[in-house]
Amino acid sequence: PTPHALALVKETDKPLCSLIPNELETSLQYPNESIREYDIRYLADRLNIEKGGAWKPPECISQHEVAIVVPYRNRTMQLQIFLSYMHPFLQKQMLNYRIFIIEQWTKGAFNRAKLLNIGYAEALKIFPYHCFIFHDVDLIPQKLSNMYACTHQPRHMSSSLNTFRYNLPYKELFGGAVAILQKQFELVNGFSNIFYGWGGEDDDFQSRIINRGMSLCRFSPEVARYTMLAHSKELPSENRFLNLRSGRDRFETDGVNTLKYTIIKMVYYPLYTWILVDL
Ligand code: NGS
Repeated sequence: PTPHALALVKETDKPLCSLIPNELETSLQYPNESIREYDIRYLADRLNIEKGGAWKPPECISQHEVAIVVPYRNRTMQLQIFLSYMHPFLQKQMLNYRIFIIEQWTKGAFNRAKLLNIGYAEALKIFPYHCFIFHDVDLIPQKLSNMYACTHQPRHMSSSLNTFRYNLPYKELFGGAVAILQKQFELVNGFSNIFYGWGGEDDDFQSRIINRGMSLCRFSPEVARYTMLAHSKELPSENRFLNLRSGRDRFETDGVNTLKYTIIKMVYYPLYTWILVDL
C-alpha cells in the first residue's frame, strides 16, 4: 500500500481492500455500439461516480491509486463505449481511480505522447497517484483479471489484441495500454514531446524504460485480451523513424521536464476529467 493509502486507513478506520479482489472471473458484457445516451447520463449516479470520473471503494481503502490517462480527439462514439464499459470494470477491481480525457485542441497532426505527458502532469495536481495507466480510447479489456494497477516493472497491458489475432506483433511493442509507476515515469522523463502523427512514440518510450535498466512485463495472453473498436487507419508520420533513431540523445532533454502547453478548458464531467489543450 502507498503511504497515502495507509494514512487513509488511520484517518477513516476502514480496512485496506485486498490487493486483488477474489471474484474477478466473470467477464463483463461486451459493450456494443447501441449504448444509448440514456445509459451514459445515468451511469454516474448509478455507479456513485464522483464529479470528474473518480471513484474509490466505499467500504475499504484501495491499495491502488491509479490515474487512467486517455489521449483523445474526435472519437465521440468510442469515448461513450469506453466510459460506460470501463467504470464498472474498474470498480469491480476495487481501485481508487480517475479517468482523464486529454483532448488535443490544436489542429494538425495528433501528438499522443505529449497528451499523455500532459495528463500525467495534470493528474498529479489533483491527487498523488502512484500508478499511471496510459490508455487508447479504442481498447476494451476483456478480462476482469487484467488488473488496472501497477506491477513492479512497467507493464504492456494490451498484448493480446483481437486485431492481431491475439498475437504480439513484435516483442518490444509497448503501445495501446501500459501501466507504469509514477516514480518510474519520472525516472524515464516521461514520453518524448516531438512525435507528431502516428507511430514510434511508444517505441521511443520503450527505449527510455530499457535505457534506465528496467524491463517490460506482460500478463499472459489469456488475461491480456483486448478488443479494439473499429476505426479507419491513421496515416503514419514520415519522420517517426528519424525521431526514433535520435531518441537516445533526447531522453534527458525532451520529456516531462521540458513539457510546455496551454490549457484551453478543463471540466469535471460526471464520467471524466476533461482537459482540452493547446500543444
Ligand atoms: C509500429 C509502430 C508503433 C505501433 C506498432 C503497432 O510499427 O508505434 O507498429 O501498431 N512503430 C513505428 O511506426 C516506428 S498497430 O498495428 O497497433 O497499429 O504501436
